[in-house]
Amino acid sequence: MEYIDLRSDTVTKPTPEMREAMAEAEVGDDVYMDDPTVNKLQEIAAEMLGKEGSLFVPSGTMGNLLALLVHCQRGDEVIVGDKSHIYMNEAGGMSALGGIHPHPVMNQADGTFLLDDILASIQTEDVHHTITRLVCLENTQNVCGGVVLSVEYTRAVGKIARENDLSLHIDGARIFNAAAALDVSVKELVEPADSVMFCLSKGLAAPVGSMLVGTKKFIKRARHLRKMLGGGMRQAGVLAAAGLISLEKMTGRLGQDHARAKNLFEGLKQVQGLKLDASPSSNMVYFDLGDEVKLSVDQIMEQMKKRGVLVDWAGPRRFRLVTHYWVDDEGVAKTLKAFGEVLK
Ligand code: TLP
Repeated sequence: MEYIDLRSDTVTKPTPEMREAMAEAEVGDDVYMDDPTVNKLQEIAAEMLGKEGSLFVPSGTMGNLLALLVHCQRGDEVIVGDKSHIYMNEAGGMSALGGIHPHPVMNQADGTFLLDDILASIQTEDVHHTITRLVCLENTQNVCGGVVLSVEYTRAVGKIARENDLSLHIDGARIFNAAAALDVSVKELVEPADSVMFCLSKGLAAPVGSMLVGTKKFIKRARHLRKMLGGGMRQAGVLAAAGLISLEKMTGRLGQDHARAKNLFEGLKQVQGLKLDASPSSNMVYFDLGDEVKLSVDQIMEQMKKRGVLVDWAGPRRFRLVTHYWVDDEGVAKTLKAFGEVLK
């Protein structure tokens, strides 16, 4: 069966154009920095984000970890959202591998931190305290609903970071979705950040890979640490070739995914028993099951699958649906029909 897969935008398979480019990619040994396709991808990514350099990494998780390892020494502290991917979903890599201490700050419903909460979290100089080095924002903020942090908010956090001698890292796994939703250039959106990680392998539809961007000095150190973690890839140009198409062809179409998420949201509002979050600002639709629904999330997932739609839970009574390149209007209609049948 051909499934409509709404579990995540990580499920996106490469487009036929990507597969062709991958087959024909010019390659070399990237540990020697000899792979022309990787080099080109890194140049274009740095240019698009307005930073000096960039590094192709196997995953978003590794990109974020490298950023933390470069910005912080063992025992240093990092201000992170209590609902951030770095804090919740990266297996505690910063502590396990970097000896870095997370200082969680509450993510508001709109994905932001209160600026006063950031200020209050910065450790004072005291022999008892850690040294605060870094603030991490996530844009779009996944768990808060794929919500978008604005240019102004990012600038305000950047200002606090500079004034307090901290660095600012953005987990921008979906930063191109954020820029599309705001209708600004990604360069403008990340201008206040010292480093940014973004994923090619999510809404941009590449099969593998993320980019870490920052100063030349930052990237040089990140390259060293990437090797240490076993992420020095060889003929990675076959992957970078798909990433180039992501940057050239996929960034401009994300608004379509956002429009389909809105259509999904409007349709699901008509289905009895679903309590929807606020209207989506990017490509994610979150909702809870009402008390009147007797089915469990697992039973609903199973029944949806029988109807050709894959969905994933986001809590014991909660779902997240994510639109992407491979979900068209027909896919949205099929999903709404299936939910209507399962919950009738
Ligand atoms: N997110 C995945 C899951 O891990 C939850 C998803 O399906 O949304 N930052 C953010 C904001 C992310 O959402 C993710 C992946 C990552 C980092 C990590 O990227 P990968 O999976 O490439 O390590």
